Amino acid sequence: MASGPIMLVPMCLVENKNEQFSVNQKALKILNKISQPVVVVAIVGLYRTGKSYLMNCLAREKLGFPLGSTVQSETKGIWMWCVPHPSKPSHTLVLLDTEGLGDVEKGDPKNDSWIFALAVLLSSMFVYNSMNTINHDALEKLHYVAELTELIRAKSSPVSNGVEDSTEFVSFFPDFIWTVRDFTLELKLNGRPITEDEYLENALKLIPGVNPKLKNSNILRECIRHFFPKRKCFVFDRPTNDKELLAHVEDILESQLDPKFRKQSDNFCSYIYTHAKTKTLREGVKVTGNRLGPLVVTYVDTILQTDKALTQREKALAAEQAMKEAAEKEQAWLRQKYQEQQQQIEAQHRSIQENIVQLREKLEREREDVLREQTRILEHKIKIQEDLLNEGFKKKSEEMEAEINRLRNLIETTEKEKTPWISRTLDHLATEASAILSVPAKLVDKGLRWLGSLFK
Ligand SMILES: Nc1nc2c(ncn2[C@@H]2O[C@H](COP(=O)(O)OP(=O)(O)OP(=O)(O)O)[C@@H](O)[C@H]2O)c(=O)[nH]1
Ligand SMILES: [Mg+2]
Repeated sequence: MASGPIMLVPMCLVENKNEQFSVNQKALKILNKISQPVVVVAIVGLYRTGKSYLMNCLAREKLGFPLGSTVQSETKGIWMWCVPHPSKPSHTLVLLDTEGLGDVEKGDPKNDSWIFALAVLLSSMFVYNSMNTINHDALEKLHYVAELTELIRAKSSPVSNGVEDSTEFVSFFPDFIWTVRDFTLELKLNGRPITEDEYLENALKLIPGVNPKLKNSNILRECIRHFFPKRKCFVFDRPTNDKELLAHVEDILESQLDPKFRKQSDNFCSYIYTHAKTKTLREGVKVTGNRLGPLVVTYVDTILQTDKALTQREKALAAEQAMKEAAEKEQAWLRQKYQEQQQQIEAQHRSIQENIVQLREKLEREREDVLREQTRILEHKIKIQEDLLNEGFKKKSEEMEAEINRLRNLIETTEKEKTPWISRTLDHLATEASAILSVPAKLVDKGLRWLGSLFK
């Protein structure tokens, strides 16, 4: 049976343009010609962490998957390189290099999740690559797998050509390797040397405690252990400590690499050559190159449908949220307007009260002036009456008595009427003021102007 063409260079298998996935037909044609069973190794991890370089090591080539030396991510989508398996005759080693996760230039984080899910679904050996240590952050990044593969499983429909029943694929999860790059710590736990695998297992141990954050991170640890029962860990030193050389590590001689790194990458590669299994499906159906192609198409189609459904749901939720926010804003605006109006009314109320006080004082002063004037006239008249009497004009003096009595009555009336007259006026004002306060602020202003006219 023909084994299929040997690829001299890698090729893009799943394109990710404008955050839209599509399968490259040329790559499918290549897969279609491969009748050998395939061992599929996929690498996933944060961008710019040496993934492509490690995949080239696995292909035993210096140049292959392109590396970049800048801060910008290099690999886009999922790239494939089919090479003869170095230790399994009649098998093809399919290396899948993926776009780095967490690229700040990317718009939709869902896109990362799909890449992650595709790599899990297509591979028989899944390599998760991270830098420096296995810490909480690195663990959290693995979280996608739990939700996303579940999601795809729920959405997938069986494919009719008998290639596989895709609803069952989760039970064929790949073996798992965690590669820790630029590892500078000592592999020791409580003073005792530990293996790399023990280091990983220790990081996945559940931590006792009840706080919600801890609970979540424990769920995540359980998920990883559940989905990847077969786990392995490899730590790597820096390939070289020379910064210049590191930036172009693909160009340097083997002898320029740190011997420890060389040993570590040799160990990693030989473990994969020996232990990575043939990709299998339900009931142990072995996947050949020409079966892998339709699998890729099925998974990408499923992802596209799910993504569309999610996007529509997100859009509907976003529209609902926007309406809710608009209603809330309107309510807040109305509340603020109401508050402003209340404050305005209160200020006007205060001003009316002050005006009433002023008016009361003014009226009081006027009444006192009138009284004073009347008293002055009365005294004057009494004086004249006395003078008339003294000068013997008795008759004239008696005639004045009536006038003096009328004046006395008038003064008495003015004094008596003090309370009713002022309080009547003020009562009237108070009634007008409260009527004004119960109408909108615009009218209040009008009312105030009327009140102001009383003082002119
Ligand atoms: N510090 C360090 N740098 C490395 C290592 N391996 C490769 N590099 C350098 O890191 C840069 C990125 O390497 P790549 O292999 O392209 O990294 P990548 O993870 O594939 O990057 P993306 O495809 O953008 O996600 C290059 O300049 C490499 O020379 C490593 O183990 N440690
Ligand atoms: Mg890369």
